[in-house]
Amino acid sequence: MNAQPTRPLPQQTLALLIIGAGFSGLATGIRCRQEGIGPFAIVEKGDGIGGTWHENTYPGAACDIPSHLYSLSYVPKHDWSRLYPQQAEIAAYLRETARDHGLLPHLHLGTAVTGAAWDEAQSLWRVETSRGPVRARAIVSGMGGLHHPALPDIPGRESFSGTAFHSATWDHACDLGGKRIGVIGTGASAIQFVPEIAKEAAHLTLFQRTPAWIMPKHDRAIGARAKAAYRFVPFARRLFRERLFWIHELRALMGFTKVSKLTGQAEAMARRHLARAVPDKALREKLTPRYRLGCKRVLISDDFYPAMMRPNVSLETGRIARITPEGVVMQDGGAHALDVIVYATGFDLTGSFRTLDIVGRGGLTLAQAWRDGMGAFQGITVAGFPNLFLMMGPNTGLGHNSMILMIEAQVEHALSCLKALARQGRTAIEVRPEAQARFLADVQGRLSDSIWQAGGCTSWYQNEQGRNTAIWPGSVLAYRRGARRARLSDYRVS
Ligand code: N01
Repeated sequence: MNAQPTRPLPQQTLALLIIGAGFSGLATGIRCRQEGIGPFAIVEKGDGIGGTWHENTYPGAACDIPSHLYSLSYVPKHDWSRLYPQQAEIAAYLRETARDHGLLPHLHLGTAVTGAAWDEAQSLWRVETSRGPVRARAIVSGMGGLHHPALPDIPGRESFSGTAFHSATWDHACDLGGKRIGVIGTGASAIQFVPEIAKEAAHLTLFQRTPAWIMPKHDRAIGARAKAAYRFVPFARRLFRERLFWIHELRALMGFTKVSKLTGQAEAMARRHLARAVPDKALREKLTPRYRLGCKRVLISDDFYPAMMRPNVSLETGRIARITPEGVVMQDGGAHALDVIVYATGFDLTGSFRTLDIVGRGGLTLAQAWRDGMGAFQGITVAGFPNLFLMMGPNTGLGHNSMILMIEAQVEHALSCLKALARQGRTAIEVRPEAQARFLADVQGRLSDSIWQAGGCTSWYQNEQGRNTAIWPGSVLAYRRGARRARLSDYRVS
């Protein structure tokens, strides 16, 4: 179903070009069809539907937000197989969503956007793609920021003679059976695939720079009776989703966005989880974080700590000095001979946006507008860039709840802007610089004493200057209240 005949790109001026066929792009497409906004097209650089869930296929890939909450409110699925969905099931959900909501005729796979320039005279975007130019009155970027794999700057990385790959571009042709594997990184991706590949490795060495706080996952299959209830009594499914929403939302409402007494209680819970699985005191010490819980993304897993107890798994906490053709050499001179290196080193958030050559009003590029750090009004619109809407843009990431809830609000924001244009018979809508500055000052103010800034860690949430350009510092409810519908007083319509 993924294989799409390569249809020609649209020749007419589109009302909307949607970049990306992941959750954001598909949600935007569905809502455009419902609201009669068009013509629109969805371009996707990958060879399939699903965005991050199409690309990240590492063993054990799953979502750490429950399935019934990690899905679009207007595309319910009653028969999720597990409490926490695995990658294949989410990817299938997204493919079915595209098919069932009539998006396939709008979709152009294998089409990467390389740049876009605002044409002031015509009031439209001239977009360059890997398959030719496209014109569109407006753009919704559903690219997100986690699709540019970050490879570590370790001397000699290119010299390794074995197989090496990043977790986001998993080499399924590489047989890991009986191999000596090195995994660099201990974030959300690593803790999911390490237990899987440890089962077949001759030996697995995990290179940890910073241990993560890990909570129990309690994943389980969803039984036939519950599935039937969710199918025949939609209210039961809605109630379940609502319950999941509040369980997660309470974390923000109760104050987990700051260091508090609750932080200590949650840390004690995580330490107990570690102690139950790892009786070895020295290993436990190495796996215990030295920063406050919540500063980096809190991970959930029931099989990562047990995997660290396997006789064929070892944890290396020293500093890596260099990579050689044979493996990894540590600063203390110790060496690890390896057949395979897996980089679980995350993504380059700013790089994901920086690679796009977007030129707004008066020749201003997005890179210039963001030279002091990324920022957008509600994380969605940027002054100087009319009719451009970012989904999962700066400062809209969540540590406590489902991103899909944020995406849905962002889609509504973009659509309310487009509908306002149509109502007023105008062609360009652009956020006022003062509205954007006010929003950013408020967000940065709230972030300054937040757990992400004051919790004693560094993370990919912060840019080179230490400014947090990734996280939304409040509740989903607060974000949705502010972002769901655009207030025209924040915008200039021309
Ligand atoms: O990447 P990460 P990820 N030498 O950035 C280490 C989402 N996600 O792919 O902490 C040695 O979390 C780095 O060490 P340190 C989610 O938003 C969601 O795992 O910087 N180590 C860290 O341990 C997540 O936050 C799901 O000291 C180096 C690791 O590499 C985001 O994706 C599942 C290093 C990177 O961890 C990224 O997660 C998976 C170096 N030079 C991912 N450079 C869900 O379930 C980096 N590291 C929804």
